[in-house]
Amino acid sequence: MKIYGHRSFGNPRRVAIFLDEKGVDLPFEPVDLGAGAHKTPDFLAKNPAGQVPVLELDDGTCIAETQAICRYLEDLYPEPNLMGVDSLERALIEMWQRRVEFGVFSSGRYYVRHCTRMGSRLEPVQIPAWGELNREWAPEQMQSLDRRLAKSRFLSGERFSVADITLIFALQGVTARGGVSVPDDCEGLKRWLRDVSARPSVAATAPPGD
Ligand SMILES: N[C@@H](CCC(=O)N[C@@H](CS)C(=O)NCC(=O)O)C(=O)O
Repeated sequence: MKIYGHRSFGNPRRVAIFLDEKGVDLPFEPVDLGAGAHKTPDFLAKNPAGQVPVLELDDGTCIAETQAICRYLEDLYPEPNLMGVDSLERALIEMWQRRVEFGVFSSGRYYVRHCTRMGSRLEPVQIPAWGELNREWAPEQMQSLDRRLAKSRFLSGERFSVADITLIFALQGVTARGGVSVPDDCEGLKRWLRDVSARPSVAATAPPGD
């Protein structure tokens, strides 16, 4: 079993944090996105979307989409649990996961892809006005998460979960790279960010120089 993508960059980092939290060591094979290695016929056969991460099983089966990869790994390595132990917790984690993905993650992602030089390598047609609109939405999304994290230790409650991993990456790997910082008055979100940044899994997967 191996993962295509770099442990410290992009969505593959979410898988790396997930695995480190579980104490599982799997090989990562970097894919040179700058050189277009993710759009070659060989890679498109693994993931027609031409994106990383991809988890390749020993029989050649390929699983794309970070959340689907995490779901598979959660079943293989159930402890410590990161996706919920019962119906209620599973639903709450999924709810926060989707709020983060469709909220701040999506806003930051569209801003970076449509308004930055890094994004120009990924987005065939950049639409700066769409990116700017998303940049304006990002702080609103952060305020909304701040209201939750002002009263809850982690997104879904008292336990660290896959939804927190998605938010770590959304803030450190997406919005921060686009120069969008957490608003000063978001004390809850800043407290959460300090706490999760100190986790060994997060520190060990941080891009060099961060
Ligand atoms: N929905 C996918 C998104 C994956 C994704 O956007 N990967 C980026 C790297 S962080 C990528 O491969 N981008 C290349 C491209 O879109 O052409 C997931 O959750 O895994």
